[in-house]
Amino acid sequence: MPGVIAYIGMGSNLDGPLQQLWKAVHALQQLPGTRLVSTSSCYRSAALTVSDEETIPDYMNTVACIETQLDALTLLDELQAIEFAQGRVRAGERWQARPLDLDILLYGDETIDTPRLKIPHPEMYKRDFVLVPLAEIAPGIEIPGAADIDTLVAGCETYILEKRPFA
Ligand code: ROI
Repeated sequence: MPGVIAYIGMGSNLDGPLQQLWKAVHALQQLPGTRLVSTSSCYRSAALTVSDEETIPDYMNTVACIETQLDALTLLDELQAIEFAQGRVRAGERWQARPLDLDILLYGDETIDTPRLKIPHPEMYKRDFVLVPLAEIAPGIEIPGAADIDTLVAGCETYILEKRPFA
């Protein structure tokens, strides 16, 4: 039975970021009713932060495409379980370094606007470290409520420092 195509934004800047991303992709492949369709390259970028004072390690980011039978909230629960399994402590630390951050960027062509889950991910429109890897694996994709991906990429400033193959 065909599932929903979803794009997952993945980021890490602690505890071996590349290994964190590999491990997380492996965990995505184990999710019930889910298959991994593709992953983008890994992109390294300076941390986007609120203050210049702290030195925060660079992030590695990638985007994975999955096909899943899970509904969006169950998928969110599963992604949070993966984050916790990989050492994430979620406690008012929006801007802190973290071993793993997983966000549902797109879930089919659905728009979801609830306190717990907003899709498309509200921050994705301006973040090069999300848009560039997404454009790599989903060129021309339409983002509900916004321009297509290529227009968004053309309009965003990029701070990407390095691109490397995922594997
Ligand atoms: N900065 C970069 N470059 N990549 C991220 O994944 C990332 N994630 C975050 C904040 C702290 C906003 N900065 C980031 O949550």
